[in-house]
Amino acid sequence: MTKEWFYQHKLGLLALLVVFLAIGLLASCDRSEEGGGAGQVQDTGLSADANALAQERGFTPDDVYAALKTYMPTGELDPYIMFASGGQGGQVLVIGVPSMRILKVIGVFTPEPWQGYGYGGSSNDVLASGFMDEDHPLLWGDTHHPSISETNGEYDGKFLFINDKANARLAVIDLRDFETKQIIKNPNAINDHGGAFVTPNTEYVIEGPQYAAPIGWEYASLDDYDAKYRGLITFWKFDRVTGRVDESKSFQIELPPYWQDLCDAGKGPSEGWVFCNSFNTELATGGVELGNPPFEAGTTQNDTDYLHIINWKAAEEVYNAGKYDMINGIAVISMQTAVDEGLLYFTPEPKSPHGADVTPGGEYIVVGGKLDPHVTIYSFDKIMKAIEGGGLDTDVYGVPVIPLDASMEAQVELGLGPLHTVFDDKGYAYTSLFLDSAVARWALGGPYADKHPEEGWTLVQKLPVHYNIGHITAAEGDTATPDGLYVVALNKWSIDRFANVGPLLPQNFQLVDVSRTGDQMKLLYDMPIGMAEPHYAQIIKADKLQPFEVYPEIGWNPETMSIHPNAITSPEEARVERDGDTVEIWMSVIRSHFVPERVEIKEGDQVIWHLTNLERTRDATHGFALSGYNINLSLEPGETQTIEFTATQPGTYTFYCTEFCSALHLEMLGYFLVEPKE
Ligand code: K7E
Ligand code: CUA
Repeated sequence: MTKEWFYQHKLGLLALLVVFLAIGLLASCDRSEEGGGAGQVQDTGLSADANALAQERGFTPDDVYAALKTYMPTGELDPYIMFASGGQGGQVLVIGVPSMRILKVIGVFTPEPWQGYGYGGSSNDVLASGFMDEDHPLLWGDTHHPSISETNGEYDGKFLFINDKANARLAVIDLRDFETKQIIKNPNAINDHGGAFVTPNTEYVIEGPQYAAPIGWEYASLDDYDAKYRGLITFWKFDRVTGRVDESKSFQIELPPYWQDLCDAGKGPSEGWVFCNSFNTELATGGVELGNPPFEAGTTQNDTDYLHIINWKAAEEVYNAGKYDMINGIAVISMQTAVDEGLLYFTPEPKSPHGADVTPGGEYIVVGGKLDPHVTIYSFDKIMKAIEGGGLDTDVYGVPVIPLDASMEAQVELGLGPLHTVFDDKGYAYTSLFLDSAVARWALGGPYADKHPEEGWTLVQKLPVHYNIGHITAAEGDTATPDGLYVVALNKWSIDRFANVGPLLPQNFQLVDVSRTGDQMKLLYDMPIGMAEPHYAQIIKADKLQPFEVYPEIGWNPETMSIHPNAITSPEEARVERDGDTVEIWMSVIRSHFVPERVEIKEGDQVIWHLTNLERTRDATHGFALSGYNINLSLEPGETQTIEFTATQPGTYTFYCTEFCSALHLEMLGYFLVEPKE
């Protein structure tokens, strides 16, 4: 039996195994009633041990099914990779699906010592590029929505983008080495939320706003909220060749000071448009201590807020025509221009909306209202007809509003607290129900209706999850062709699911099997996330990722993705040179020694230290830790890094390798002697 044969027949085999085990369980139950002992069942065709174990642990057939679906024998690789936001940890988590094994935590907005991220090498420059300014570093972020780069509406596995809600920043991660390459501080927004979302060919990375502030967050009294506070959506132009956002070709659109929330880019018929929901069309400004309604009441008075419908292709033309103002170094299309040029429309959405999700074919936009038991489905076709029909009323800021009955296709009652929606290949949608703590599977209508046995726009199944689900994500779920084997519920509370680790509890990612139609969703696995509160995640087919195994050549600079000018290719080139007060070191790093092993300098010297890992063996990473100087690098095979510092502390220091790279790893060290000034 070949491996391929096994994979092709895996589901069948699993089902067979489950049936066997179920029979075994039943048979053994009968026996124990007759006084028979456990572990004596021999008639199932299975080893008595596995059967006995399942029985001993009280497994149901569902448990056995779940175990068989998620277990990865050693050396077997997960078919899917999930990129999850790391929430206020400021990172991205890389997780194998369905085994739910954490493969990596990528440092993004927060220094990360394992990767030596922010402890001396070129990653310091990446982090620094996202600071407020030189004097105001930002050393954490609140990551919410990871977004894999797309080609023709499909994840292409090349780049990953993620926003920092806390400080309105965007990060670019190169999936050749899974390292953060760029952080951009939005020059006109101080917080964001509706990012990162890509357009179907990653022309732009969308960064939507959230809590309104004056453009450039200049001081303005809350009494001037209506006039001076604004929303702001940013279209960051992405350059695939450089692998960076080009700020000089990016633009923003001024929006009313509603709190724009989640966005999603249109595709297929709706390509060229982006849809963002909003809340606080009440323009509440809080001040419960002054006798005002608290924000939670002030922002929820209206029965509807506005879905923002933005024509980014037309906005690009407006930008190219120069109809913008430069504000803090970036082009801003004013709200008036956006209205005049037909870039911006609204339609009402009930009530306190959160997620806005475009169906795989791009025909519909699904909105979940946190305080409405329905999801509302908008038809892009109807929206276009309403816009073409003209004669629309406007909101107080002059933005045309399409009436709900002119834009809506359907509403489906799902339950309490619908937030986010994802899709599969069977014409089903999955919506997270925060208050119900459930995943709702419902049947899409329109062109999706003949993919499933149910009638369109109907609820099919509600699967309880544990507990308080926020986002939900599906395999290839945001693409034009979702896969539909797995859904992951990203639960905010875990309460009793794991051992008590004190009053701060982990989040709970729950893997859900959605491979079968009808009410056959099954919970497969609980994965505690004990490092922060993730929000969104995306799941890509693992074979779409083609990362380096080792850096392509010795002397590789991950920042430029090219050869470092100060790389060396052998220990013979290692040396120390002095020029006045500047000491420059070219160091080779290979199992199990640094060359040179002694670096002797004087207090106050400027140190420029180049390190090259000469290894070509996969996994032969060396660390470089310099005691007392807050320096710590991770040098992957082929990598060159440069650190620069002033030797302000005299004394005897050691540097050593932090990765257990060989039997003589402990011997991989050197002395750094700083002779005191006279
Ligand atoms: Cu619902 Cu930031 Cu997308 Cu959290 S957000 S859940
Ligand atoms: Cu190199 Cu340990």
